[in-house]
Amino acid sequence: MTTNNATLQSWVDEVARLTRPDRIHWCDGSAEEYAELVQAMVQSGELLALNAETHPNCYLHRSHPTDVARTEHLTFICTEQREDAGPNNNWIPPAEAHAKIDALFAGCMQGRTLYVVPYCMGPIDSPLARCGVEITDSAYVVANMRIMTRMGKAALARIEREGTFVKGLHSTGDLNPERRFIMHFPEELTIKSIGSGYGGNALLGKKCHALRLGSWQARDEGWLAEHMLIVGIQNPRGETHYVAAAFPSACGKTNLAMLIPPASMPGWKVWTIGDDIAWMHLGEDGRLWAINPEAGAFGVAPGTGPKTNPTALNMLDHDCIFTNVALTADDQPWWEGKSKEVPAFDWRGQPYDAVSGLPAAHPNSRFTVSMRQCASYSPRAEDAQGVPISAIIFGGRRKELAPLVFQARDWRHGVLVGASVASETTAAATGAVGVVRRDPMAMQPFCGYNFGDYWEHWLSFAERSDRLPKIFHVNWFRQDDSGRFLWPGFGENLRVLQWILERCAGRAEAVETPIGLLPRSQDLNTQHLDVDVATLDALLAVDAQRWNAELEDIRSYFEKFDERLPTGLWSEFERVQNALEHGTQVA
Ligand code: SAT
Ligand code: MN
Repeated sequence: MTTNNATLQSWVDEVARLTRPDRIHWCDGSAEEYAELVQAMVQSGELLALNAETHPNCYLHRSHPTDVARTEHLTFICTEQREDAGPNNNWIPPAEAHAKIDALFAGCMQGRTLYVVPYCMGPIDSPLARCGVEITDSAYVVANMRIMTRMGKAALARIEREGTFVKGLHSTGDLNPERRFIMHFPEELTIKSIGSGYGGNALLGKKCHALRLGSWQARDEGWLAEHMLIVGIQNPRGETHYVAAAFPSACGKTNLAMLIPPASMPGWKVWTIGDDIAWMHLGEDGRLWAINPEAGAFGVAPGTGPKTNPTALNMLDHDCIFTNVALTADDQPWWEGKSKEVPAFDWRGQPYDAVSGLPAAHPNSRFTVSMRQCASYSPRAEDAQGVPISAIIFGGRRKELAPLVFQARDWRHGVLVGASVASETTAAATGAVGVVRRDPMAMQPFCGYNFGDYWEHWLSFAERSDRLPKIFHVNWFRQDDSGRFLWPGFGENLRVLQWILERCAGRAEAVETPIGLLPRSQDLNTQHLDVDVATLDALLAVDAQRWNAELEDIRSYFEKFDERLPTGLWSEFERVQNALEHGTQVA
């Protein structure tokens, strides 16, 4: 396989001259190709075949111990003007960035195979989908890209028809974090990543293309590329409504996307469309329509268990790649929260010492699996037009302050709510865990341009449609003073989704507070719910004093964006602050 697209062919030639691979392989995406790649990796030790009886076609990959998560401090947005990248991104001028990273790419594929990986983000026939080509020297990356995207022949055919594609160059390099960079050139629709073989650093279709470059393309073309799951929620009357929800990495998006209703909510059903990324366009009808650009899940393994996410657990017993999980004595994958079993080997492959107190699986260990293996995968997930979104939900991981749920009074307020999201950091990125940081729209690590311009783009939708989704904020992670979670979470979160959908339909009650519209405890479906009234009241309380302090923090965060912060957002901020200060219910 080669191509009749001259731009693609000359780029591959140019990269080969720079990186000097031994071989070039154009990926066709076939099952045979996948099987051969996997076989070669098993032989080289890059993959370990798992127990063929319990886990047919499942493999374990152990990454380098210093390469286990996204490295945000080594991730750059390289625009001509620094202000276009914004204070939310690391920045180097493009010429300097190219020079720096090309020096690392020089000769880096000697002795290796250069794989050309054409892929499509979104259903192959969808007008909302966009294509890319990743060049990589990692067979592990190729295998993951085949699960995560529509990869191979059909994608190449679409690229040859359309002519445009995102260029992504990747090499694992020498895996030394000193020589690791993930650089984005949105003005050239180009990504260059070296020195990491892990997740979002290396599977370039995901965060690099679908979010960082995607958000840039989306602004230019008038749509939204967001870090959101998409689900269809079917009520007992048989109606299904679609919801998109943004949470930071490792805050339960995969669990929410595959939620199983509690026994006390018969007749409800949740349909999975996507668990991580949503691309949303305004339809001719004025509604926002979403597709999942991905074809698989790259989910966090720890905490995935029979109670928290049985749907995911059931997807993981065949045709799956595990990364950095632990291993049982009979070669089954294992992680904390999966079962009571004691693993034999930790994620590094060392005999597991249970008394060490250390986790056996890496906290950011992952599974890569096709969405088609998901029992709740929606029949609408492959629709070229996507699904219409009724509600957008923002959320974070907050021990304190943020109530279980509230609704923004309108789109503009909703943009403020999204822009103000803060969350405790998780193991999905290197660095301290559990520190509260601002993570607007859960896009802090993923917005490919200045957040000020991004919020302006969000605000502009209000001028384009009066049928936009309603916007909400949720927090499943409130704790009491002793560190106990106040809300049971998981399947019970459907009760909150029920209120949200009933608000969208104009059927549920709410009280106005300065921060937005809240349910009273009696407005939530609490039938057979094991939470007492005092706890519910705590979950739904608005502490004006603490919110004042929060707003001061938001103000100093917003000030970083200087004149790029939209005036519409400032005036909305001031409206909320006034309402809080004067203790008024509504401004
Ligand atoms: O490693 S990824 O960036 O793909 C996963 C995540 O952090 O959400
Ligand atoms: Mn994510």
